Amino acid sequence: MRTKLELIKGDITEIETDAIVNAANESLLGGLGVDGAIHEAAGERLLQVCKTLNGCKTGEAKITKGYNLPAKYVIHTVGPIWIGGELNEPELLASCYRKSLELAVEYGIKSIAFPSISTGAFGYPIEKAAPIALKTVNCFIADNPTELEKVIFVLFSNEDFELYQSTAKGLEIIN
Ligand code: AR6
Repeated sequence: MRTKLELIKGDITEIETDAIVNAANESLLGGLGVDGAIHEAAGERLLQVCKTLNGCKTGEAKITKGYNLPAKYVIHTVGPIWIGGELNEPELLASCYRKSLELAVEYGIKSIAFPSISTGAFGYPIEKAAPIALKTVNCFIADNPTELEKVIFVLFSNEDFELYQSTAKGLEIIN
């Protein structure tokens, strides 16, 4: 069966997928936003393990367990800081989604939830980031139709949820 793509409004720390994706920074040592919420919900053991990972480059992804989270795994990826769009930000953002999905497949993960990477503290304009996020995930699903059962985008605000929904409809990714 082809992978399902869903968009929901919610808090990613409460999602019961095999993996959730963290929008981290290169240190992997926690921060604010979704990163702070994930560390808070996962507990101290997540930070202890993250300290052993030697950080993560922008556009790359690393995996840990989910500890106290309902999700079994956390895939930590580092989105680009928006500088103006001329410094490879679109390619790096697409790479975050692709590398996270590749890691998920490698670990036999069947369901995965993404936040809107880079569109908070890292300042990526969400109307530019949403089509990249949606197209990259949709392409991966088309190329690997049986690897994953479900990919969910978890948007934190009504506004972000509506923007992702209208973008996905415009791209004919959802009905
Ligand atoms: N569930 C889902 N989405 C959330 C949640 C949540 N619990 N909390 C926030 N968001 P950001 P970035 C949304 O700033 O832009 C951190 O300090 C939020 O509304 O979390 O990639 C890291 O350590 C926004 O739409 O991540 C890095 O230093 C989206 O998640 C830096 O921020 C991303 O916002 C990364 O910045």
